[in-house]
Amino acid sequence: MVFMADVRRRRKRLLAAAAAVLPLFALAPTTAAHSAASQDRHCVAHLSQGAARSAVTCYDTFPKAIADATAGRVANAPADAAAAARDSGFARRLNAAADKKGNAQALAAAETVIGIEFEHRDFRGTSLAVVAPHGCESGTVWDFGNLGGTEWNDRFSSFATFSGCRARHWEDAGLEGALRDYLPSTAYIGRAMNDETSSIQWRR
Ligand SMILES: [Ca+2]
Repeated sequence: MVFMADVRRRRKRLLAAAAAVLPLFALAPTTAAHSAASQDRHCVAHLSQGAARSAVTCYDTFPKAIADATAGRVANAPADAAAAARDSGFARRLNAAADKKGNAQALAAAETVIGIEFEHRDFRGTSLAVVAPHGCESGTVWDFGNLGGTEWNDRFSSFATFSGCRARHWEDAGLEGALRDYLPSTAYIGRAMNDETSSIQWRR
């Protein structure tokens, strides 16, 4: 019996010590998680002519997504996607990367970021960079005709455009329903179309 009492006392002391220390340890990981990189993902969709859907690859940082989207030609995009979307220098680099065709890497390189869609207003949250075989300057019109059934449906709140493109957002798949007409980079798509987009078209 004496032995059991000793154990209980010792446990009490240990618990008291733990209670005194734990709050400090409990705070540290929580703070670290909040200050570390966000949970936002940055994804890339490669459109091909006439494709209604497209394979999407996702990364944990914006620079990794842009490196994929530009076949490595822009490997050091700003870490902050929101800052990048407002940065005319970044847009110039994306557009310049698109112009580098006809070199040894022509096949892999002949792709262009035409737009980046964002989950939240002001170019924040998870993003989807859309890549096409070339930009809109030549008059080509690109469609992402059906976001239905994907995680991207009814999700976007802002968007950036590149390579001479403007984007039109539709409420329904198949370029139908209510729409927000062709616009260049836009920090908020507006209440009527917020979290409603189910198909997108890019053109000059
Ligand atoms: Ca919709």
